Amino acid sequence: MIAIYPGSFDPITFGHLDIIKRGSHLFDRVIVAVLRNPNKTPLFTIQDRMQQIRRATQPLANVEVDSFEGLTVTYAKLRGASALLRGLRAISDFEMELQMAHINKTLFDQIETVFLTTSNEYSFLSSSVVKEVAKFGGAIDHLVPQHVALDIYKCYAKNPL
Ligand code: COD
Repeated sequence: MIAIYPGSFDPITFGHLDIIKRGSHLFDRVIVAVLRNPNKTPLFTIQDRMQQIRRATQPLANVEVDSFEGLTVTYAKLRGASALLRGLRAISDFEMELQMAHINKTLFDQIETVFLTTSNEYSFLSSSVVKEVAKFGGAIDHLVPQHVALDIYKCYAKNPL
């Protein structure tokens, strides 16, 4: 069974990685799919984000990294996936995730959204929090893989406040 784990991943955090690792034990294949969204200005390019995720997931043999544009379900259909993998941190995630799962189901009946609850130690963690902390000089080594932390520091060194 193939699962798509779609997201922005700007950048990938230990919270995302935890979901990917646990998902890789549940599904035959997990495709981490980075959304190419022309309406957003991310910190990292699609190529950078895919590279960061590839490096972080290297030990996981059944995990693939790709990017997509448009509807997630269209991409899922194209890849022959039968599940969308998502992570839940709090009630605030749940409202949005539930709506998305329902909409996706109306668009493609054969896809199930599978939610994994966050591990306790990552329940507060998001890409935005990591960027905010790094921007103001705080430590992020416990929040993202080392190569990602270096990329973030480099980015903010180039574009200081
Ligand atoms: N612990 C557990 N889970 C986590 C953590 C954490 N610390 N941090 C993030 N997650 C989970 C999020 O809850 C989410 O499930 C996933 O990881 C990815 O998170 P992000 O923030 O990188 O990505 P999102 O949520 O912004 O991605 C949104 C999509 C790109 C999936 C969505 O916008 C989408 O599908 N867009 C395409 C258009 C579409 O099909 N829309 C739906 C129909 S209208």
